[in-house]
Amino acid sequence: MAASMVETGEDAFRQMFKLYKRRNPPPDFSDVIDFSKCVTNDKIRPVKLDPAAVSDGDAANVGLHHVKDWRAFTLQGYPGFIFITNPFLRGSQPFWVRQCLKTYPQKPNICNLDMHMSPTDTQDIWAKSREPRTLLERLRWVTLGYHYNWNSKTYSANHYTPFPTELHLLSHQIATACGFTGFNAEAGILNYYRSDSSLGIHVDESELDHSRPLLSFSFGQSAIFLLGGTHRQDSPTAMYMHSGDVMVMSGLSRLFYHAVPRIVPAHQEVADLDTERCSWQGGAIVEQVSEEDWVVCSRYIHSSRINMTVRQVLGHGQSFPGTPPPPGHAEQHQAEDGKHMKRRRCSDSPNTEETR
Ligand SMILES: O=C(O)CCC(=O)C(=O)O
Ligand SMILES: [Mn+2]
Repeated sequence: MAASMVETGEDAFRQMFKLYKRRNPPPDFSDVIDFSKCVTNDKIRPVKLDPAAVSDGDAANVGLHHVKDWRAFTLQGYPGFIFITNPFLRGSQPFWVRQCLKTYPQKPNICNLDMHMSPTDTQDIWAKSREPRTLLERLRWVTLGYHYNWNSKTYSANHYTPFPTELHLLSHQIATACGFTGFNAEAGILNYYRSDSSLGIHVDESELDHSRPLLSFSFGQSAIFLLGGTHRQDSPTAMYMHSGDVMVMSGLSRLFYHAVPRIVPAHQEVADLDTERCSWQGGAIVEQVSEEDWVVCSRYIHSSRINMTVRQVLGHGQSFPGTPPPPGHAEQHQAEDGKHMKRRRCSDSPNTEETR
């Protein structure tokens, strides 16, 4: 056992998690990597994406800059980890924020409030969100597509509702630019963080095909994200995630421990979204958000953070154990052994470490 663990009874990841979560005294943030500052060194390496993989029109359709203008990085020692600093066109983030707050929490999608409220009460969280202290403030998670079961920590064939088309497209373009052709967005977990929320240490391994990347999109307030290794004793690297940033976890990093110990105030970028929205002309998919809707969204993201993670659950031609393979697919991969890491419990409490 490592010396530090003998002393404290805690693994290296947990020590770091507690350090960055600490309020009093606040931690020293000087070691937290800020990719938006664009320094490359021995640890932070630029990643060359294929600008021809996604046409400029396809990128713009989902509100993204041309791929040649994206700035992407990886970290030494984290194979398959890609960090793209805000690839969104000026004015397009408000659309995605509105989807997360107004559209995705609606039925048939599932949210934490459904756990102990009737469907009529959670039917339109948005309509009841004009006043402060509303249901929107109690929203902690939403699931899309194959709905993650927090108790069994599995996805299943019979717990599925259609995955949002526009989010599928956005994910597809990001994955394609990163070299993952044919990415099929099948499940989404959206996390809603208040300024004092955190997300506990975990690995996302419930998906049946780990060769497919996991995508993560952040909006609103910033966060400190910790990325460790395959063991809790591997000391994690801390980095900021700002509004618009996109993370791709693939390869070995796909199964690395990670966590969000702290939400940190955003700088000017969130305030800028208010003016950016007005300049957005709207497009094939990303439409301009109305003034009325933006009042609610803007108030929300001035104090909160939203993160969308998008996952492909099944490999090509794969099916859930005990269900027939999809028609037309001869080969079927064997599902993995079904062991799962500790994740959040089915709860509507804030995303504390204990709930993961
Ligand atoms: O909020 C984040 O940045 C991380 C979310 C996450 O790890 C998850 O939902 O599995
Ligand atoms: Mn995760």
